[in-house]
Amino acid sequence: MDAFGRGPKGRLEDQRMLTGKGRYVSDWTLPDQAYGHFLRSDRPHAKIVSIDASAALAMPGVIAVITGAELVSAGLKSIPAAAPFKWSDGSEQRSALRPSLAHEVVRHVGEPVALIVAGTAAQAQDAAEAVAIEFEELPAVTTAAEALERAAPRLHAGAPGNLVLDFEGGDKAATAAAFAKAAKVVKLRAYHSRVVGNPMEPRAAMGSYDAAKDMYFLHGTTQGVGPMRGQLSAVLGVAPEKVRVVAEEVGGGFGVRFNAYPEYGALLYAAKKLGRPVKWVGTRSEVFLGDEQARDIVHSGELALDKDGRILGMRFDYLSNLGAYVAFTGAVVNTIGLVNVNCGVYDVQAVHVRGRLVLTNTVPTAAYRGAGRPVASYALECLIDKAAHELGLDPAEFRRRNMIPKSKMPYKLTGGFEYDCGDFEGVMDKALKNSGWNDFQKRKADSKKRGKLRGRGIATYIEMTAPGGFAPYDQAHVTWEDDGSVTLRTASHNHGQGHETTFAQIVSGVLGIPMEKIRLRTAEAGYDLVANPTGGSRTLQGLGSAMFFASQEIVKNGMALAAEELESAQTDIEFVSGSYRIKGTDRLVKIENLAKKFKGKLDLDYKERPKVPGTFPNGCHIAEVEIDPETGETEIVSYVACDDAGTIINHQIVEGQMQGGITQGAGHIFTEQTVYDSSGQLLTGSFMDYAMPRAGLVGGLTVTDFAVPTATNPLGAKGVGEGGVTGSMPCLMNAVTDALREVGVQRLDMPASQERVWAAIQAAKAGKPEAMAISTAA
Ligand code: MCN
Repeated sequence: MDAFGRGPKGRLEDQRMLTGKGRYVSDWTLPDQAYGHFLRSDRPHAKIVSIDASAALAMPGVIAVITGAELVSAGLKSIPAAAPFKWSDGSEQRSALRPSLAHEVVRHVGEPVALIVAGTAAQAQDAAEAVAIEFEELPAVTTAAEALERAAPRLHAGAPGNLVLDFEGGDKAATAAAFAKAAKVVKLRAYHSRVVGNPMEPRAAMGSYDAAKDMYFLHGTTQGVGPMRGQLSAVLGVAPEKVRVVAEEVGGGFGVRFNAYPEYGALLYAAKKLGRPVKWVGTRSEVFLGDEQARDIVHSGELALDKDGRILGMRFDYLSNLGAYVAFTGAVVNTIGLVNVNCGVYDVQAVHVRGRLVLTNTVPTAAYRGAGRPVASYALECLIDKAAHELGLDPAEFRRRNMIPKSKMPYKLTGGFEYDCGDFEGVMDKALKNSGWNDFQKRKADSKKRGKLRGRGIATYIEMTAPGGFAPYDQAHVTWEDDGSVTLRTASHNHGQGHETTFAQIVSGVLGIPMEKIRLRTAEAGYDLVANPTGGSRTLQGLGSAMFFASQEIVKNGMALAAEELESAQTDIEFVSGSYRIKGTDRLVKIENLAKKFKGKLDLDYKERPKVPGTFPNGCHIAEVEIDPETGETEIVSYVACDDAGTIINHQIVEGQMQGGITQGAGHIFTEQTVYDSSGQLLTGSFMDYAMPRAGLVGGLTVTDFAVPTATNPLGAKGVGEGGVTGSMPCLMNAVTDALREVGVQRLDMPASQERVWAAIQAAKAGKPEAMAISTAA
C-alpha cells in the first residue's frame, strides 16, 4: 500500500452485493404505487390509424391507458439529441427525435405505443392485449446503405433522404496530397456488426410526482443523473431543478443506461396525471426491443504508403446506422468517437474522416462501451494488419516503423487533440515479450500437427478519456459523520466499476482514515449535485481528481482548527497519517476527532472548479486462436494485454475492467449478432437467438500494465473502463484472419461464429475467398 492507499484490496461494495442487500430499481416501493406496462409496436414502419383502449379500460384494475396523442396534446416534447458536429457544408444536423410514445407513426419494432397503468403489473400486461391498434403498414428499410437509396422509404420529414449528418474531420487537403504521392495504397472495407448491450439488470423505472414541491422523481437505471435529468426536463418542459433522478444499485450500464428513454417521460407524465407513482420493470425481451443498440457501421479505410512501408496518409469513410431516431448520444459516438484519435498510435499527419449517419427502421443505436473508439480502432488496426501482410512485413515491425516515438510527445494530431504522453513502443515490446511473439511458428506447427489452423493477431489502440462535456464540473460533496466516518456524494453513478472502493482509497490516502470508514453515495433524492456521468472511462480522472483535491482542501482547512486545538502556531503543524501534529513532538490530534469537535467545519462541497483535461490510455493486445478447419470451431488459446492506464489506483479492479472489456469485445467478434430480416422484424430477440459471451471464452488471458503516468491530473491516472473492448476487437479479428489465410480465406466480417468461419472455409475452397465479407452484410 502506498501513500495514496493504492494496493490490492477487495471491493467495499462486494459484501452488500453478494449477500443480496443491494437495492435495484425493482426493489423500490413507494406508497400507493401503480404499475405500468408498455404496449409496443409489432410493425417496423406503420401509420397509427387508431387506438381503441375502451376494452382495456374496462378490465380489472386498469387505471389508465396513455397514448402518444395524449402526450403531444399535454405538451410533452421528444428526447433531445446532442449535435456535436455540423454537416461538412456547415449546416445543422437533421432532426429525427424520439417521442415518449409513438404518435401517428411507428418506426421500429418495439417502439412504445401506449402505457397501460393498473393496480398490478399483471393487470397492466393483460389489459395491453385488449388495446386495439389499427395500423397502416409502410415499407421499411433496415440497412444504412439501402436507406440512402433514392427509392428507400423515408422515416422523418426533418431528415430528407434519411441522412441525419454528413460530416468530415481531419485534414482533407493534406490527406489528398499524401495519397497523390503514395507508392502503394492498401484498402479495407468492413462491417462492424450491431449488438445489444444486455446489462444484467433490465431497464426499470418508477415515475413519481411531488405536487407540493411541483417536482418529478425518476427512480431508474442510470449512469449518472445529469444528462438524464436534462433530457427529461426537456421532454417535460420544466426546469432541470424540477426533476430528480434517483438510484442506488444499477446492474450494469455499458453505455446503454446513459440516456433518457421514451418510457421515462411517459411514466413521469402518468405519475403526475394520476397522482400516484407508476412503476415499470422491463423484461429481457424489452432489453432487445427497447434498449439502445450499438455499432452497425460499414467502414472503408485506405492507407497511403511510401516505398519503405511508412504510412503517409489515412482515409476513413463510415456509414452508421442510427436506427429509427437520433438518440441523445447517437451522433456523439458516430462523430467524436470516430475521429478524436484519428491516427491511432501512428505518426501520421494526413488523416481524413468522413461519416454519414443514417436512419433506418431499427432500434436506435447510441453509446456502447467504447462509444465509437472500438469502431475506429477496428477500422484502423485491421487495415494496418492487411497492409503489413501485403508488404510482407511482420505486423509488429510494420507498426513499430510507423509509431509515434515517445521523444515526439506531446504529439499534436490532425484535427486538434494532442497526446500528452505515452510510450507506444514500450507498451508493444512488453506485450510482444509476454506473448512469446518470436516462438509463434513453433506453436503454429504444433497446432498443424493436431489438424488445427493457428492464427496470431496483434492490435494497438489509443483512446481519449476524461474530458466529459456533459457537466461544467465534477462536484465532490464531503460530509463528516458523528462516528468519524466520511460520506462522499456525487452525481456520477457506479454501475459495476468499483467506485465505492477506488474513491474511498483516494480519499483515505489523503485524509489518512481507513477506507472502510468512507462511503460513497450517488443519486440520492435529497441531493442536487453536478457531475459528469460515468462514461468515456472518465470517472476516476474526473471525479477521482475532484475527490483528491477536495480531500487536500479539507486537510488544509483543518490546519487552523488543529492550531486552535493544539494551542500552537499553524506553521508548526504538519499533517501526517491522518493526524495534525506539532512538528518534532508527539502532540497530535486526529483529523476525525477534529471533525467531531468542530462539527461541519471540515465538511466540504467541492464544486465549480475546472475539470481536469483528457488524456490518452493506450495498449497493445496479442491473441492466438486455433481453428478446426473441419467444423469452424475457434478457440482463443492465449490473450496477452498490455495497457498504459497511467498510475493505477486499484490493480484488482483495473484487471477486472480489462478482463470484462476484452471478453465483451470477444463476444462481439465471435458470438453476438443482432439480426433484422429485410422487413424490419428483429430475429434475435432473446438469449435463444443471441449468444452472449461466457466467462471462459477468452482462454489464457493475461493482463499486464505499462504505466506512463499523465501529468494532466493529480493521480497520474488514465481511464481503463473501455480499453479492453477497443483493443480486443481488432486483435481477435486479426488472429482469425491470420489463421484463415492458410486455407485461402481473404476476408471474413464479424461475427466469426463457428458457422460463418466454416462457411468462409468452404467458400474459399470453392474459389470465393471473400464470400463472408461485407457484401453479405451491407
Ligand atoms: N481505475 C484505477 N486506476 C486507473 C483507472 C481506473 O484504479 N488508472 C479504476 C477506477 O477508479 C474505477 C474503474 O477502474 O473504479 C474504472 O474507471 P474508469 O476507467 O475511470 O472508468 P469509469 O469509472 O468512468 O467507467 C466507465 C466505463 C465505461 S464508459 C463503460 S461503458 C463500462 C465500464 O466502465 N461499463 C461497465 N466498465 C464497466 N464495468 C461493469 N462491471 N459494468 C459496466 O456497465
